[in-house]
Amino acid sequence: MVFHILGVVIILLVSASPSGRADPAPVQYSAINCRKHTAVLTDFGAVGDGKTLNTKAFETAVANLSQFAADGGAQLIVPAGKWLTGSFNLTSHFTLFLHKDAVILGSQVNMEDWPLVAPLPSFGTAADGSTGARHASLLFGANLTDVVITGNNGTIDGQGAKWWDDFKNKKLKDARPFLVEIQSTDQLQISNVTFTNSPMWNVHPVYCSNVVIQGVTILAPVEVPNTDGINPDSCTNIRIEDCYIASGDDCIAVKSGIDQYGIKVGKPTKQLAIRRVTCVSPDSAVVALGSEMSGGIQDVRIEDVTAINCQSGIRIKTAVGRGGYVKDIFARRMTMSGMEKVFWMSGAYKSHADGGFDPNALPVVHNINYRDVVAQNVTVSAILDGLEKAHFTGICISNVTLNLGPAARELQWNCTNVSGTTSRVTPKPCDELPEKAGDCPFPEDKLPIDDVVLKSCSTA
Ligand SMILES: *[C@@H]1O[C@H](CO)[C@@H](O)[C@H](O)[C@H]1NC(C)=O
Ligand SMILES: *[C@@H]1O[C@H](CO)[C@@H](O)[C@H](O)[C@H]1NC(C)=O
Ligand SMILES: *[C@@H]1O[C@H](CO)[C@@H](O)[C@H](O)[C@H]1NC(C)=O
Ligand SMILES: *[C@@H]1O[C@H](CO)[C@@H](O)[C@H](O)[C@H]1NC(C)=O
Ligand SMILES: *[C@@H]1O[C@H](CO)[C@@H](O)[C@H](O)[C@H]1NC(C)=O
Ligand SMILES: *[C@@H]1O[C@H](CO)[C@@H](O)[C@H](O)[C@H]1NC(C)=O
Ligand SMILES: *[C@@H]1O[C@H](CO)[C@@H](O)[C@H](O)[C@H]1NC(C)=O
Ligand SMILES: *[C@@H]1O[C@H](CO)[C@@H](O)[C@H](O)[C@H]1NC(C)=O
Ligand SMILES: CC(=O)N[C@H]1CO[C@H](CO)[C@@H](O)[C@@H]1O
Repeated sequence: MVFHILGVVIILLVSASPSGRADPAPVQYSAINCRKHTAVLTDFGAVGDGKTLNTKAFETAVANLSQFAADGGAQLIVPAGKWLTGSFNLTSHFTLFLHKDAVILGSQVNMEDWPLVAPLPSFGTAADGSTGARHASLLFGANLTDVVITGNNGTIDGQGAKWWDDFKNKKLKDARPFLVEIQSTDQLQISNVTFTNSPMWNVHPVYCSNVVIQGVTILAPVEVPNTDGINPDSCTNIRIEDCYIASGDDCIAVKSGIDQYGIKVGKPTKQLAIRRVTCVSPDSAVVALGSEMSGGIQDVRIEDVTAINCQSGIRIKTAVGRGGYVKDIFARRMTMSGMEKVFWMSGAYKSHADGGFDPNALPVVHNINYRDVVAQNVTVSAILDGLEKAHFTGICISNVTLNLGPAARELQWNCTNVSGTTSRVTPKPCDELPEKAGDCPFPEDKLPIDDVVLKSCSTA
């Protein structure tokens, strides 16, 4: 496990606050912005016994602290304890800080704890096979500025088992909730928190800009469907770093809406850096691009990835009807083991929002660059399956050594309707990707998000 556990000073002393209650001693943390005002969840009547429903307490706290948005912002400290809650909204210039022994538990009690929200305009429908609405995520927010969800590795536990059963047994009318969905927000940080047992996706920033996701641990049972780790969706300028994700679906799934809905909204995901991520995903990809990519995906930089027992390394998924593009994709330094397929591109990923897609909307897949990759125990090196009417072009793969495992197939490279080049790749690639000396490019310039320096803040 290449997940770095860095030291942090946690002062274990307990001091008395002016109100007489025992506050945990202040903890230092890093954030895009520190806050002038501080409150503790218990100030609002919350009870951390794992049984009392605290939705009202969270809502009251956020409403109360939202009054400080224009006055230095506020942070809400979630102390040690088990805080059962339904879905609640966040606010602007706001930090939710989870103490290391704080666990926010998703309510399983009844559907009223999970109000319905409208489908996203770029998806048209609720997804999840549902034609109805979708349940709001446990932590939800829309049209905000400057939101931080962080902690000393406290936990957000969706207690998803009942949702998974109901989904499998087709008992749900509306789509399952996510753990976190933040819409249309500028400046978002999610860091040093563990997400577990999500009913569906874990972390979903959508229509956001300037996003930092760091030091997040995501643990989902690998046999549960659609428990994607992090889904940057129609977002600009994002970095995802130092995360450990074990999931029943893609560890990171980059999206931008689907078919006619995504084309109409036209919001790409671009300027995305993914660094130092470890992924376990036996049924899906380390990084998936698509299949919802109709608003476009451009300028994605993936480096220093570790993959253990994954169905694929990087997967591009698209279909006739999607339109949009996946272009200027760069990956380097991937170390993998137990890989069913290392490189996978699928032009015929036939799932549609509904029948209203335009059969003439062809996706463009171009300028895809993979280099410095080592893999052990590989079954298939690559399946690169472009579209007859829209070949995937400008594929470059260099300095790649794939060591085959016991179940290796005879056909290691199956390429159709694709073109590009390779250099120093074993096993020998397909004829569609002839040898050409030189390394594939990786951008040397920084993304704007790399200029964001985190400040040192305190929970005091
Ligand atoms: C955070 O907690 C998770 C789950 O308990 C653990 O697997 C992970 O190693 C922890 N991360 C850090 C940085 O302590
Ligand atoms: C996350 O925690 C580590 C220490 O475990 C610290 O070095 C890092 O700055 C923190 N990052 C953020 C964004 O909070
Ligand atoms: C909430 O806001 C009001 C008005 O600023 C303040 O008087 C009150 O103490 C705050 N805290 C709680 C716990 O209600
Ligand atoms: C949460 O935000 C959504 C979207 O802005 C809104 O429809 C809903 O009423 C809010 N819920 C609460 C409890 O404020
Ligand atoms: C966010 O604001 C836009 C523009 O005012 C609005 O159309 C949209 O419904 C809002 N989103 C939510 C979830 O409230
Ligand atoms: C090879 O990878 C498969 C998963 O693709 C895994 O189940 C198996 O244990 C691995 N074998 C070895 C020797 O690592
Ligand atoms: C080739 O890839 C390996 C493994 O990532 C790396 O150690 C090595 O430096 C690369 N070679 C060149 C010439 O870039
Ligand atoms: C290779 O890919 C093509 C197109 O996806 C598929 O029809 C064919 O069955 C594959 N061949 C093998 C041997 O898997
Ligand atoms: C133009 C071209 O090369 N088309 C090929 C696309 O892939 C199919 C197989 O999936 C081939 O039959 C076509 O010849």
